[in-house]
Amino acid sequence: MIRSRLHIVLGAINIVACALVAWGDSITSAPAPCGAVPTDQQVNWLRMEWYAFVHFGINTYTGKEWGYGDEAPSLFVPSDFNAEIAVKAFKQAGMAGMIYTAKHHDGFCLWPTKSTKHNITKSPWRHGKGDVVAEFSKVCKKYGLKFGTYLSPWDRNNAEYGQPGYLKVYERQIRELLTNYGPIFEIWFDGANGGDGYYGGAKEVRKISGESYYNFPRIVKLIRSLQPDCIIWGANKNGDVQWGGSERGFVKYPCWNLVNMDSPLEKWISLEADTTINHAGWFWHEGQASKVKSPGQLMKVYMESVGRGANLILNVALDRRGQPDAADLASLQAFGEMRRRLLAKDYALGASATASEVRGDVEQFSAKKVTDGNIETYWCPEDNTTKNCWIEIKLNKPATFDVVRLREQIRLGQRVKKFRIEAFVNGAWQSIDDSGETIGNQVLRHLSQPVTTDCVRLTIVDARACPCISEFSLLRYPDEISPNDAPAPSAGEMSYLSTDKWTSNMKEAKKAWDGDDSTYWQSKKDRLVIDLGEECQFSGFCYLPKQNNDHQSMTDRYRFEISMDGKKWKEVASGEFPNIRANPIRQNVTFPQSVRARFVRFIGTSSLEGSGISAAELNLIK
Ligand code: FUL
Ligand code: CA
Repeated sequence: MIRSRLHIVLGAINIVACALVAWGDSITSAPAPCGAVPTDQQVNWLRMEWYAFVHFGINTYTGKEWGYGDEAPSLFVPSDFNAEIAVKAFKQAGMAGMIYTAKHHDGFCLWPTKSTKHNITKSPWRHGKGDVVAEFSKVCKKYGLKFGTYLSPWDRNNAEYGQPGYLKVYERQIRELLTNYGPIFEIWFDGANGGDGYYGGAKEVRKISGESYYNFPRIVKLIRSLQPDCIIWGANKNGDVQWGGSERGFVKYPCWNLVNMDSPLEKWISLEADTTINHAGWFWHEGQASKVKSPGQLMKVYMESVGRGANLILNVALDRRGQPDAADLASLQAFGEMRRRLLAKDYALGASATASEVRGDVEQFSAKKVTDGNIETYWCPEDNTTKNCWIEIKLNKPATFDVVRLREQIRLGQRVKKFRIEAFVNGAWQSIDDSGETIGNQVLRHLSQPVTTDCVRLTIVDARACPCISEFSLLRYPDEISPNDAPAPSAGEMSYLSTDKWTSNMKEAKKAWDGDDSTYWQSKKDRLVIDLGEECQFSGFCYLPKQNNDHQSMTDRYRFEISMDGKKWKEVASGEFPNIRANPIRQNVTFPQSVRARFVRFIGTSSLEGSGISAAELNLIK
């Protein structure tokens, strides 16, 4: 069913292709797909690049990485669980979603399942009414992050594990998770299967043969029927994505998204690299703050996973409060900023380009398509050209770069086997990268040193079929940022006043307190006046600049005033928001002492570009 949908899409591309070149003498259609192609779901998934893994459950309270299965549910008592803090931080770091360990090997279910008694309703937390899965899925929806779930097949608690009875339990768990919690973008099965465990008191070793015991083809069918768009991880290559092969967050290079390559059984299965931000483990452990990976190490992980054509799932565990560790968050934010800087400027964007040849000599497949900033359009030579064809890009002025990003139009299959990059420097072509192999969704090639030039050439040395190159970008590897310079989002440590009663007579002002970082309020005037609806006590304010890279009316100097009647005003703070152009993170301003007021006004005394004032979010600190 999915395949047939794909054919319709490819058909649509072909129709567009014909329409575009109809002015020519002959009609040039897109090249035929090469080997196995990804489903739309797999393409969309690859474009997510990276997302969070959240390990949080019984182990958080026992200090173990793998619970035995005999843990008392009463151990699970988060003192201050807050899904919003974690999800906001993921969003701020630039992650596209998160996957939560709804059940780990210990068998304790973190949602009120009907499949087993060993679940969250038996915990005193929220009087047995807690549901971690529901809270995460709800908050992810609010912040526009995709939500996925990890459900360990191995269950060291269940008495029937290893027998047919458990398979019914497992199936029921899948059904519940894929029915009651909105769209699930990915479901994770774990490879660790069988061994010793509690097993309802049997306390023995149970070995299973993963493949035949679970009957993965059946499970895959069930998942597809419940949520056709859900990406299936693992399941012994019956799914859509497979493990990257290490828990250190890298995949091997060359990186093919294909299994049984070059055979009639060829199948598209992408790779996902997994690792945890903290060396202490997948779950939170006491005193782990000193073991966090540095932002520079995370950058390296990113280059060796996403930068090789895979996706990255990066674990950020929750601690006993039910919130990420502050040290993990600081490193995550700093890395998020490094990644933003890496991707912020593509020196090749809009550059002119020529090629050794162009398919059908039509504009649609011309070299210019690699610098148009559009992932879907691509350069392509004639069908029988699979070796030694090239594209040259010419910049308006010389630029210095040390990362080259290439992309293939993967909807037509993964093709490139070997490539080489040269730069025109001091009057001659010099090789700057001669060991490139696969490209796939994207490859980020970190050069041994920065290159300054206005002319760069990509030669496809060998490909499985005529190459289809959709992007050719020149980037700059970011300098390391220290975690202290990119503080964790304040939400982790601060709580804000409720905005429920706030009003303003300024148009659309509510966008500045709707809790959504992606919406913002902007005005040609210089101030935002808010009626808090009642007298409130607060100790400062928090300003989040617009998150869309537009510096127009972005407030960088302010004055903050309060009033009891909306007529007589008193200044309580003024100053600047440092470095918000490069790093538009939350700005917290605390007053010398807390104040009481019914009205506040936030006055922009200067903006980065143009006049006026804007705010993605404005909050008052309790
Ligand atoms: C492994 C598990 O055994 C670990 O505990 C962790 O959940 C990791 C993501 O996958 O196979
Ligand atoms: Ca393009």
